[in-house]
Amino acid sequence: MVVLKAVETRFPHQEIEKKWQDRWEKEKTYSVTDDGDGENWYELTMYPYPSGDLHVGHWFAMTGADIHARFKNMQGYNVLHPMGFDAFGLNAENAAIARNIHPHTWTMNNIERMRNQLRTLGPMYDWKREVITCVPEYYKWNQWFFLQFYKKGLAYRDNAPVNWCPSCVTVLANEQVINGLCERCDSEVTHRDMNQWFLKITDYAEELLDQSKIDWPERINTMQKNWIGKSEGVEIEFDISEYNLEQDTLKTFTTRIDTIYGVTFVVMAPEHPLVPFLTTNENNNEVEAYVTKSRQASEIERLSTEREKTGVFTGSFCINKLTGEKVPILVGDYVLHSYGTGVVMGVPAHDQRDFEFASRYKLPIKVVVSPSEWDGQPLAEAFVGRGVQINSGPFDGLDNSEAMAGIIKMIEDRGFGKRQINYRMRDWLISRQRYWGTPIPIIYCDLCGTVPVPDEELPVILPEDAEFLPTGESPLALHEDFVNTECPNCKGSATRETDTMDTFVDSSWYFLRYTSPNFKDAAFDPETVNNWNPVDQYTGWVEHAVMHLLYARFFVKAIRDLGLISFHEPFQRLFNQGTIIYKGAKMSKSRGNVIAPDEYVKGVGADVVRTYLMFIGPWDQGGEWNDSGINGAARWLNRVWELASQDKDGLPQKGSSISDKNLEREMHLAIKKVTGDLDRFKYNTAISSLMEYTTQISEQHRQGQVSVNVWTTALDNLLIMMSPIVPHLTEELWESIGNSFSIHKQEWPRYDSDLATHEEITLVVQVNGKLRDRIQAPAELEEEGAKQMAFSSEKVEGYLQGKEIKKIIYIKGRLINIVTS
Ligand code: ANZ
Ligand code: ZN
Repeated sequence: MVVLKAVETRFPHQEIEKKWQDRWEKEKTYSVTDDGDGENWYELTMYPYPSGDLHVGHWFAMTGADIHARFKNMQGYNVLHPMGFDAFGLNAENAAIARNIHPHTWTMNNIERMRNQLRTLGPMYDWKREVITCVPEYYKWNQWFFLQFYKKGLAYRDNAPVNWCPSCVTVLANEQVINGLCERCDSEVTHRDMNQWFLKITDYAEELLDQSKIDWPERINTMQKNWIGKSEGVEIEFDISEYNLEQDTLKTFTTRIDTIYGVTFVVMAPEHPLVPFLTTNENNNEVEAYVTKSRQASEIERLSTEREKTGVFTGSFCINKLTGEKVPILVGDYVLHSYGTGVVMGVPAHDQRDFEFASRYKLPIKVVVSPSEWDGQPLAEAFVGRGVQINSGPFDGLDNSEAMAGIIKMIEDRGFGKRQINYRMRDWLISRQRYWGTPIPIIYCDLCGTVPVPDEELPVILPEDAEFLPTGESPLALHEDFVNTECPNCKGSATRETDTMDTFVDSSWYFLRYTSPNFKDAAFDPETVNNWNPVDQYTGWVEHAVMHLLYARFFVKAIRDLGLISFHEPFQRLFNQGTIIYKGAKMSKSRGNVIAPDEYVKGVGADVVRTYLMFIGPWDQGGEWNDSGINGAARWLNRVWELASQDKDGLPQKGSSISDKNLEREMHLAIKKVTGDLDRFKYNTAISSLMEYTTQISEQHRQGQVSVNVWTTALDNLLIMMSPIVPHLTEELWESIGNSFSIHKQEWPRYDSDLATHEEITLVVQVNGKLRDRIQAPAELEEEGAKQMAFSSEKVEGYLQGKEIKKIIYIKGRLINIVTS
């Protein structure tokens, strides 16, 4: 790719960048200590997958985070802004397989490459704190956490139907299934029953719903809330005792117990264990065929409102204990096995899915909550609104919400139901039948059962010489040396668990590791972890709303309950940057429309690229990458380069007080604006203010009336305020105008609020040369604004009525004269 270079950078950017990157490294400018000057501030950005080259989308994310970290540092905080690599997982593994390289080699080579690319950006990372998740020193602690969770009952193994991607040949978490397709490869997801390891995130559902302690974007909070999906209702039993099974009731969950008198059938999920027992011989073939077929559909499809509601009759009936009515039991795949009790009481008059189902199978539709103007005619669709109870025995005539409380009480008193809270969120399935991940540290012994690997034997090393091509079985299962081991308990022969962990385990606590990345005795140094955490400001992709961001919250709460940390949330504040669009689509590797920043860095320099990316649009929105847009950024930096090389000796020692006052005011205004903007990630508007301010400084120099001290301070502050965005060039200019290393260690300038206001003047308004009004107006007011103010003056109005305006004379800062016919 060729860089469009309509505008050349007029400073030797390659030389400057190299010079300062080397110097920062040599002087350890960005080395962070736990007890550095100032209050600690933890600024974290999501670490990348080492999937190959960095593209401009990464740079967009990382530049914005780096600017904020630098800004906070100059505001006096002791800032930790670390970087690392999310190195395990399917992404890296699939890429390695496609190239026929070992995932370890592939990953480590990429890390080397990406680290070098990141360096060219000039960020303030302290590389001593780098965290790479695929090394034993890191994943050892994944295993250790897993075992602590296991001992507390937070990790468990269960045979469960799981999402299976036939192309990636592995299990997927619910979150990784998008509209029934695999998130990674878009293959149709199927289902399988397998023994799998789960983490009990559902134990924390209620606490995860509490978002009062975090300052996150509303849309992320909403997505998490919906994902957890709390629903309050009633669990109520229907009588099936006539069939003499182990259970004599069928439990259902409903959020509309007020409709209990309107139940005309009951539907079970095809997977429900009682289905075979409740199916009569006569109906057996049909039910079996139906169950087999529905197992192929995904949960999402099954819940879709578009889909036809199908089902079959089991041949059995159950009794509504409240009414004594006998209703048929059906099997239907719009009922999910994994939600509630896996059984739904069918109320076709008041639930649309039930309505469609009943219409299709000619089941009765009984209205029990009356719409306000209902004439008793059959409904055209379910009535889901509020109304008055009818056909509801003792509850007739009550408002349905009132009836609800009475019905619950009656059911609870009679002992066949109770209030119940359900969550949509399932436990986190962490087993992966793939190679490139953390081995799950469990041993199976015929005598002792499931035995955790003792702490002193951690880490369980991922063997490098495994056959890692995916087959559907865990690759580790084929590695005999790995599988066969000794039982830690009875010393007899035993086998190892061969599944590896979901990569999201790694990213659930990496931010804790950064605070003591080389600590040997634990996952983190308990002394320092509380000094930095929770993360003060996290920035990253909105795509992680429900997986990473929810898992990390769960992990922190679980680790807190192990007594290891004293905070409750991982990330205090969260900010999501937008996306870079290129050729009409989001820039991403899978779309093949990525731009490699390297060429641009070589051509115009990292500072220009950083500036351009931050100027492309509001950071939380992003914008369209466009080669010629980069020229605007280059032009500005050229101007600053020339400005700083101006000869200031020509300026007077004692300048004109008006010029001094004007420039000082501009400076305070700029400080105020830029400080506020950087604080709130409004980088594009900060840059335009800095551009305007550049013009003011240069104009004052040209006029030559300003005193040398005022001008020099104005220039210093320009460079200081630019430095988080433009780290190399400002460092160079800082030195060249005679200041001492380093600009990045300067204090952020403060503004005087009295000075940071636009000066007001008294604008004289004349009509045909005669004074008619005086108006307070900003000194910089342009003609258009002055006209508007003059025309809206009541005093002036009368003199203009019925007259034609011939001419307007405006003298900026003094008067406006309206000449009429
Ligand atoms: C009877 C009823 C009558 C219902 C009515 C709704 C309206 P949320 O809010 O999402 O919790 N349901 C229960 N378990 C289900 C399952 N495993 N699969 C599919 N649907 C299930 O939804 C709860 C409602 O969804 C429950 O209330 C139940 O239908 C259905 F006028 O019960 B309802
Ligand atoms: Zn044993």
